[in-house]
Amino acid sequence: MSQFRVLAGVLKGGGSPLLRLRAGGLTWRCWAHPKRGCSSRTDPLPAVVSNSSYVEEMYLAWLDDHKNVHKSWDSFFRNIQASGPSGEAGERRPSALLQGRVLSHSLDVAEKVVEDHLAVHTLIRAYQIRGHHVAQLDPLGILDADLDSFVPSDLITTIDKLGLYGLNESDLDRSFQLPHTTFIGGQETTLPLREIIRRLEASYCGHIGVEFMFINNVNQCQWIRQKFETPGIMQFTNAEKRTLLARLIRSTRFEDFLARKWSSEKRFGLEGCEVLIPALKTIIDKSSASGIDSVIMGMPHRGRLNVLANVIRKDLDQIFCQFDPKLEAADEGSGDVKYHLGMYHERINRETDKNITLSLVANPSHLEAVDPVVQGKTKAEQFYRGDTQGKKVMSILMHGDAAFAGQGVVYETFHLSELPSYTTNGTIHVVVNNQIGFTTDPRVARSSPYPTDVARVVNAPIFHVNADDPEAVMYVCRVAAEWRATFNKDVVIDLVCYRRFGHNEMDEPMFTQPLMYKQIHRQEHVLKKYSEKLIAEGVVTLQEFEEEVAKYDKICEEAYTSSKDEKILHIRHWLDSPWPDFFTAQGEPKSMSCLPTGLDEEVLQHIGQIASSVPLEDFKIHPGVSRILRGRADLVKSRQMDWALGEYIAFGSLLKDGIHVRLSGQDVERGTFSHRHHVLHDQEVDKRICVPMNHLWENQASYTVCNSSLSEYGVLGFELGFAMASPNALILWEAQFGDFHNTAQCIIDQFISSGQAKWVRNNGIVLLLPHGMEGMGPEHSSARPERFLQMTKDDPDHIPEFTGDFEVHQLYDCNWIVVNCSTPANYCHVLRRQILLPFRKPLIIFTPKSLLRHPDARSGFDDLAKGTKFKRLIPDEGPAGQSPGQVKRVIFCTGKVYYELAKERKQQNLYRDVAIIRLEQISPFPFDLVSEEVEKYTNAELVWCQEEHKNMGYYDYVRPRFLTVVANKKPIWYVGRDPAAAPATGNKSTHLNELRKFMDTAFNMSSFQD
Ligand SMILES: Cc1ncc(C[n+]2csc(CCOP(=O)(O)OP(=O)(O)O)c2C)c(N)n1
Ligand SMILES: [Mg+2]
Repeated sequence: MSQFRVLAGVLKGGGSPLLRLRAGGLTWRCWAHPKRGCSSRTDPLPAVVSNSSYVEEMYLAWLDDHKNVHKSWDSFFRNIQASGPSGEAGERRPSALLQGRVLSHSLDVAEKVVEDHLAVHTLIRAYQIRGHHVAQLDPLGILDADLDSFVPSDLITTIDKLGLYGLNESDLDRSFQLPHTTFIGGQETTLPLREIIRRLEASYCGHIGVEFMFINNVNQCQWIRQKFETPGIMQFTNAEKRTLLARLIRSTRFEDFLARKWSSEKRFGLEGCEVLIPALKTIIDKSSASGIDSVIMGMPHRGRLNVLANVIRKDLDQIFCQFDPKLEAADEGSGDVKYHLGMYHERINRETDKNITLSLVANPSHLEAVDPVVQGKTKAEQFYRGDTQGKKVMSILMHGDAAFAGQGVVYETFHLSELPSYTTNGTIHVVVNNQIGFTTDPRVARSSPYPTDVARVVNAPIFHVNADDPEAVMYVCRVAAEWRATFNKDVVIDLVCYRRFGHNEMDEPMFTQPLMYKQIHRQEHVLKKYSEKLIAEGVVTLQEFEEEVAKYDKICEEAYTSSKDEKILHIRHWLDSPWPDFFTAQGEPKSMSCLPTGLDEEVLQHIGQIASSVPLEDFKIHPGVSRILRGRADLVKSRQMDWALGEYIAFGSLLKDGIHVRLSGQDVERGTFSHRHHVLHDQEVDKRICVPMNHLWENQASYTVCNSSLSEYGVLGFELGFAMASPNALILWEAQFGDFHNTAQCIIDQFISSGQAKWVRNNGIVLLLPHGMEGMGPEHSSARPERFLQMTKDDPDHIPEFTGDFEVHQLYDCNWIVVNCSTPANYCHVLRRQILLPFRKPLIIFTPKSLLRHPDARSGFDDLAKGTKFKRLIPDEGPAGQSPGQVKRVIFCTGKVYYELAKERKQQNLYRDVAIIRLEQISPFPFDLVSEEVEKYTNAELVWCQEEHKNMGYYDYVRPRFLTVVANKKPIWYVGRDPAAAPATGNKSTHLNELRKFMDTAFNMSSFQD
């Protein structure tokens, strides 16, 4: 195309070449294809011709016999003849042709030839860009997949449209040179216009609509053009057609079987998109052939049971038995409905004879929430296998049309797809586009033409395909798998289909979509249509087809019979990522104790020294960072640590033991509060960085610290998925400020707090949520501890038995751990405990802001010495704690407010009267330690003090538990801010007044007297 654009510019603009042409006769430049040159008579007409003797030579040869020259020259000379005045047609002298009256027309003719060619090229491009708008994508033939029946005016649907290009009907049989940006010619470099249009129609307007011309990479566009334009490229052998038919039989008959046996059960059937099963299998076959041996999938409800049965190959009796309402669950937890459970299965791929592991990640009802989780798990498996290019492990995500367009997390997930620390090197997305979402039509469910437009942001090609054409579907699946293997980028397959029944099998779709469903009732099943086609082609006989159907029906019947023997449902058989070496064969923890989390002095010193140095030569860091490192070095010398160093020691010591540590979130590399600096930047060499944490020990595990995109939902989901892959990793997600976690609430509610109960799977993800009332206003203040505490499952009214290692037992029983540490050493301990525990639980940590630099919020190395451990509660060790009988008031608190209370007590000199006890682990509530403290201070009033408003923070959680500890015999007084709607005031002085007020209450010994 480019050479024509330039030439057109020359001709239109009247620049110097044109002037030269006018002044000095025909001086065309040779602008031929490099391989073609200008010398042979069989060569085509070059775009521009500069050599008149060459033209003469061609002309003479043509006059002798039109066949002597290439077709393009032939049409060129015919044009000249046709446009010359009558009587000139027989002119034999080339000089006359070039200089005489014919010459006087030749400029116009040349211009016309160029314009016509240009027009044809534009036309080809129009099909490449917009052909999909008129492709026959809807199997029902009633809707337009792009929500628009408008036919782009630049597509040639009728002869009169040729006029748009300055062409007319008589041009249809003229041959035109094809540009290098098309493959419709196959071996031909020219084609008659009629054939060009026919082939473009076949490539772009049939059952496949290819959307790709927005991709800003020429090679990738060429690759796609070649895959869809090359004549005859969509070929299937008879064997391939038979396999496709067999898969379609399984898919269809599975749904029929469920419908027959459980006609009144919800199963979110696949009817109308049965082709999904062969489609997935084709993707897996092709990917296996290119070296993939692990495929991680995520999908919604639609067709999930069928995917489990026929793609992952879960035993059918295991699926069928779940329809039995009397089935008892053998595992702890509340379990989940059958179309949410995950699965993991290793098998041989029949097509390639290679091993392949398929896993389907368990998911909640919340559509698309599983997308980032699948990506995180895929990334982790690639990472632990050293599969940096995604050549071994890949992900497939399935979507519904309404959810794909409507859910923002889809966009967030796409935006992770090319980020170095988050890419999975290409995901294949398959949309079951049944043109409806529950009862809602697409035209009111999205503003974009297709449900897939979100994928355009990452330049992913989108293959729309009519799902009633199984071969077209298989073809796009094949191309999608090759695309991923070639470019390691995302790709979308949009299966335009229909939903034969209601949203679930109980729903009546005629209430809301009467016309669509009238058509659906008339619609022949795809299996019927395809089997008839293959029988007509002689690929299979009717008898063979019927035998295949009977064979699968028998398999289903047998499985159904044996499913009746199942009395117990083991949810652990539905795990998407088992950790066989971590648990016993029965899936239990190997012990019920936790080693102390303290460390050798040598380790502390070594980490401290690396944390305060630059391990690379000639690496110039910013003077401000130098100052921070010097400060750290001073701390290490005095055997002290601040928050950042405590964290460094936790990470560094785990890395030493081969535990991978990954910290992800917005701006985590430096740290929002500029305290961390885990990535050093050379001030003189662009992009030269140093991560000292990776220079600690020779055989250490690697440390990943990565600034994420500005997303919470997507990124937290991703890290949760990452944490699924291995128990031997500490995966942390840090919110920029704790309150931002609520944009990821779905991941917190549906996966983190309840995931183990629903899907019996452990997950040790750590959430770091900066929290604290520091006068920064209603936002940036509260990480909403009340919400996390409200979702904990420990019983407020019941004191558990303090047997065995109570701390560990209690952790084992809880759904997550919520802590608010007041010292760097305790923060370090709790991170280390997270890995030393014999099981995994999510850990929520409210982290400090001002405390990061508070001179009192420091720990000594002794607090981390060998034999020390995490303190769930820090007792008062001062005069009050030493003479508890004299204490009048015990203030329990957690987190930063401790330092404010301690300062106030000092100012009021109430060391002996008031004890201050810190609850470091809030949930599960340390009943044992709190009981001990309460018993110690027999004469004291009990107070809970928090800086948060009364309806927020910890009060509602701790109050009933304290009352249970004292058997309701004593009150637990509240000290803190009054109830409020917003988490904090926007006014600094109000903030300080509030603080003053509750400090006064806390230390006024008559506050609670009537
Ligand atoms: C986040 C979320 N919002 C709402 C729902 C309720 N819901 C369940 S299915 C459904 C329609 C889904 O339509 P589509 O994505 O097209 O999938 P289909 O059922 O058509 O296969 C809705 C709204 C949900 N499950 N998740
Ligand atoms: Mg739908």
